[in-house]
Amino acid sequence: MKLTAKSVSRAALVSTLVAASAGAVVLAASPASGAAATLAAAAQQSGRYFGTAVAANKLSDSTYVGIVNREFDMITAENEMKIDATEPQQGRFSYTNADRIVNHAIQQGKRVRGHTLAWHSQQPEWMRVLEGTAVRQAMLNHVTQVATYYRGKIHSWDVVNEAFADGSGGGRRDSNLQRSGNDWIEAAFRAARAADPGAKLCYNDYNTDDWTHAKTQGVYRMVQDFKTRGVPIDCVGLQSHFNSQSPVPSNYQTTLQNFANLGVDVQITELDIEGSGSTQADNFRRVTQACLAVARCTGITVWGVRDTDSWRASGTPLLFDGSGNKKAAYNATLDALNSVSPTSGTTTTTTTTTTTTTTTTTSGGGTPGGCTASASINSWNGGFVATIRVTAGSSAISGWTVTTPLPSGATVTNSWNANRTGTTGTVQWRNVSFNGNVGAGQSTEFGFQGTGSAAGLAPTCAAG
Ligand code: 9MR
Repeated sequence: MKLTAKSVSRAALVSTLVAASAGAVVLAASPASGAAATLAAAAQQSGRYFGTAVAANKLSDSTYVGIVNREFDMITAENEMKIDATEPQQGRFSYTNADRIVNHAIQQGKRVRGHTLAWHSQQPEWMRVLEGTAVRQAMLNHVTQVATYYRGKIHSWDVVNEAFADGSGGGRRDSNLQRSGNDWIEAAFRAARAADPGAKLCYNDYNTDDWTHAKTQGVYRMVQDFKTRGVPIDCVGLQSHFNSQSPVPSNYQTTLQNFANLGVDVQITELDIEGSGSTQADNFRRVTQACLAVARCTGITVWGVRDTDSWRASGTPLLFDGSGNKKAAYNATLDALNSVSPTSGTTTTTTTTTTTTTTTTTSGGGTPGGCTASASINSWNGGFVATIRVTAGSSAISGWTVTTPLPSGATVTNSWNANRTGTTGTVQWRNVSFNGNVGAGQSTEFGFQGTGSAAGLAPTCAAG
């Protein structure tokens, strides 16, 4: 089931479309509506996010937190959701530090990338010594427990991290997980889908940026195979750690596009580029432009805030210097995000294997000063994620209020990119500072997660 931008915007008053399994909802392109002042706001103009990795032990550093809160709208725990952190002893789960990050993100209206459920590295000692059925069962239990604990709070999970070998073979990396059988990756994805049907499920790796590399080809073939056989995968994460030994490849955009063409989102998940000055700035610009040019490249995350926060601190690979000042690389990235054009392929696609209901309501669309709101609902038994698209009419608007009458029994548990009044019944949403100005005919999105059902949700929009 595919809805084109045209078929959605032409829908008069209320039209409800229910797509059965594996529904894909394609939303309209949304061009820039003026220069935004932060990375998140600039990325939002094309429906994308801009994120960073956060370390729990830095949440007491006010400079660090100030930059995180101001610049980013997606948060990845740098280490706190890894297997050794969340299941230090078998069957005993520990979420204290991960929760500090997740709660901070939610309180700040930001979303969370989960990193990572299954990985050969950072296994706790008890898991490292397991083989065969024992490690397979332990891995699946870990995936199920952690994804269930965070159900409803995670935008995307790196379900499996770094499972392919470096070098010329294009095959899998040896590990206790790999030795448990080649199907361990798809088993992990199926367990993650069952535990959190609302999260996008990603395969994440490094050195998969150059289209000609055997490792890139190996991951591509796996994703192609998963899509062919219906293994639940929604996205591919390209870590994109670059330096002089591993520069930004000239075919980077081709790689992003080719993965996207398989029917998955592409996310740049751990971006850092060693260097300084204009050379580094040019590289960040190129990577950002490559993402913007690929409709299904839905967001960029940098792997840390200041250079001194980086795992490669000596290479000064990030957007802020050690004092928290914006670097040339920051300005180049912001400029690139701000210069996204209406033709830059900024289509947002949502693919789910659960029931997808899309409801479109028009209120004042096409009239000067008016706006319309449409909802895309990804639902599962007992919960849903709603993505609400606000589109200005034939003239620009400088603020909006959306009303979502929720069915009885539905409760909002989490939301992003809008200020909320109420959690049940008629919930109202007001724009936040960076998405109130919407140009004529242009769009912005906000979203929320809830328990219960949002079937038939018919949002209305008022400008001003
Ligand atoms: O940045 C992370 C660093 O603090 C940890 O010591 C290291 C080991 O777990 O992991 C680093 O993050 C890695 C990420 O989890 C996976 N891709 C490579 C990242 C950089 O090493």
